[in-house]
Amino acid sequence: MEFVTYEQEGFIGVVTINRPKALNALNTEVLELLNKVVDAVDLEKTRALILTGAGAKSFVAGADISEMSLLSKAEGENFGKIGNDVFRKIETFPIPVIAAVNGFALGGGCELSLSCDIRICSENALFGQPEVGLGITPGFGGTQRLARVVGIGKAKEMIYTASNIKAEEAYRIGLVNKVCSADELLDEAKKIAKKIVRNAPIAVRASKKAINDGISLDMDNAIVIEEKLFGSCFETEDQKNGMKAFLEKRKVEGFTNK
Ligand code: DAK
Repeated sequence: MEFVTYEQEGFIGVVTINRPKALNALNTEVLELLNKVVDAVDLEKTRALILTGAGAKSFVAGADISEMSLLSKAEGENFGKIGNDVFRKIETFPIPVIAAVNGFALGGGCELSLSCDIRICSENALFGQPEVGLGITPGFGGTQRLARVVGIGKAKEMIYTASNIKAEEAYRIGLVNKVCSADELLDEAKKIAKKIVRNAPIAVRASKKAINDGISLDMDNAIVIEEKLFGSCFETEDQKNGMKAFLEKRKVEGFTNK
C-alpha cells in the first residue's frame, strides 16, 4: 500500500497521507514518502497543494508512538530531522499549501497542519499537542508555529495542559479558517485552491515568501523584503497583462505564470 498518494487536478495537487489503520500516524516511512511526493510536485503545472488524511477519522494522529518508543538517542535525532526537514519544506514550499484536516490532528498532526499556509477542518476534527503527557515536548515545530498562529497564551495553555480542542474552538482561536462537514471538506479546500490558482502564480508565490520571511523580522526590515518581492513582479508578463486587462475594463484571460 502506498502510504502517501498524489493526485493532480488541473493546477491543484492533492497529497493524502494514507495509513488509516494507524490513524495516519507519521512513521519514518510515511515521512520519507511525504518528502518524496512533495519533491516530485511539478511546479510548472501546479499552483496550490492540498494536504489531507485518508479515511473519515483522522488527518494525522501524531508521530508514530510504537516506532518512537523503540528509538535510541541517535535514531530519535534522525527521526526528528526527517520530520523537521519535510515540515519546513512544506512551510517554505513555493506555492500555497492548504491542510484539509479531516479528524484527529494531534501532536505531529497538529504540527503538520501548522506547516501549511491555510487550515480548514471537518466538524469532527480534534487538535492538540499531547506531547508533555508522553514525557516529551512538541518536536516538529509546535512550540514555535502554534504560538505564531493562535498567540502565545493559547499555545502555552494547549501545550502545557495537553488538552485537545474541538473544531469550533479551533475556529474561534484562529487555528482554522473554516469548519465544514466531513463530506464537504475536500470540496471546500478545492474551492479555496481554485480561487488561489486563478491569480497570478508568481505574485501568489511572492506573497507567501514575503509573509513567511517577514513575519519574524522587525517592520523596517520586513518591509524591505516586501519591496523587493513587489518589485520583482514588474518583470513578469502576468503583471503587464493583469494591469492592462484592468485598464481595458475586462477580465484577465488566464495568467501564464511568466
Ligand atoms: N502512533 C501509532 N499508532 C497510533 C497513533 C500514534 N500516534 N495513534 C493511533 N494509533 C493507532 C492505535 O494504536 C490503534 O492501532 P491498533 O491498536 O488498532 O493496531 C489505531 O491507531 C486506532 O487507534 P485507537 O484504537 O486508539 O482509536 P481511538 O479512536 O480509540 O483513539 C486517538 C483515537 C487518536 C484519541 C488515540 O489513538 C490516541 O490518543 N492516539 C495517540 C495520539 C497522540 O498522543 N499523538 C501524539 C503523538 S506524539 C520528534 C518530533 C515530533 C514528535 C516526536 C519526536 N523529534 C524531533 C524527535 C511528535 C510526537 C507526537 O506526535
